[in-house]
Amino acid sequence: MLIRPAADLRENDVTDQALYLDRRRFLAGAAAAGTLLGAGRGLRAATSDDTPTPFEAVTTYNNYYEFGTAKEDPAVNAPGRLKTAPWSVAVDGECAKPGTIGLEDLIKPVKVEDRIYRLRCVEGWSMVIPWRGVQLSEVLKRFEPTSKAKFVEFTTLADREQMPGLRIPVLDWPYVEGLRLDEAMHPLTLLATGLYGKDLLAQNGAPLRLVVPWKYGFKSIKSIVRIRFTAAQPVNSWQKYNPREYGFYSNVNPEVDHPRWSQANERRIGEFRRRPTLMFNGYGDQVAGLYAGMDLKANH
Ligand SMILES: Nc1nc2c(c(=O)[nH]1)N[C@H]1C(S)=C(S)[C@@H](COP(=O)(O)O)O[C@H]1N2
Ligand SMILES: [Mo]
Repeated sequence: MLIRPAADLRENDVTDQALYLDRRRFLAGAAAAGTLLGAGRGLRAATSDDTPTPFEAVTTYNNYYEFGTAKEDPAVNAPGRLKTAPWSVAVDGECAKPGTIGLEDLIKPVKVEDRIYRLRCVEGWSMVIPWRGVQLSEVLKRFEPTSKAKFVEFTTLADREQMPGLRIPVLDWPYVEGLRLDEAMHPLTLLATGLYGKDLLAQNGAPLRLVVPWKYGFKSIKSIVRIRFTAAQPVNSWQKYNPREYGFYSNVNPEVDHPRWSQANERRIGEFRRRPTLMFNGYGDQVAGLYAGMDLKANH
């Protein structure tokens, strides 16, 4: 099946890194010629206003609190410190075939794809990121979740030697996230190993991170070392930190404000004006059915 992240993201058809590079070169050339505005307009029209955020911004404006809480901290502190190879992931809990498996073996049987998704942070900014990765459902299947498995819990590495941010108890480390099993098995849910056609950089959650494009960015947990199938709903780190402000579902929803700020609009990194936030981050046609009949304010 060809997955289209959203009807308006035609660029999903384009998976060739060369094209991204060409665009960057083109933009650089246009800027040099003093025609950036015109070129930008043309590109916007051609890409439905979802032009990928430049590689530079995606890899230097990050949230990865294990490496510091300022946006520029992870790009400074993570490369060179985070040892991403060898890497293995422990898969356990409610499944018939648990085990600890090396990253290569985990990915090898599954088709690697390039997909361009919007990323909307709960803080009110967004990007468009060309991810490379595998569909999470294809990875999870082989561990044969039992009928008791209703949720999936993910855990990030927590190593004080590698992660200077762990000295500060901002969150109760390790960083933990969770999905309902049907959300985890949804074809849009990706385990990313790269972006812009290259392996993930440490600051983006190398070597393996989750990407759930219809949920706030904090659900997209980085540098995963454990995946556990559970019967009970996991308590994710941000929910534990402040359950009133951060829920389990955390679906992007312009109608449910954060207690301290509006979620009705967002700033796309690289743009000046705020733009309206879309229900389910624009993926409603594909995911709204997962929440049929649910009160999305109570289950925020
Ligand atoms: N382990 C871990 N995963 C994390 C975070 C974090 O601090 N630690 N930050 C989250 C938040 S708030 C966002 S918006 C995204 C940012 O991903 P990016 O830096 O690759 O854009 O990662 C998410 N995953
Ligand atoms: Mo975020």
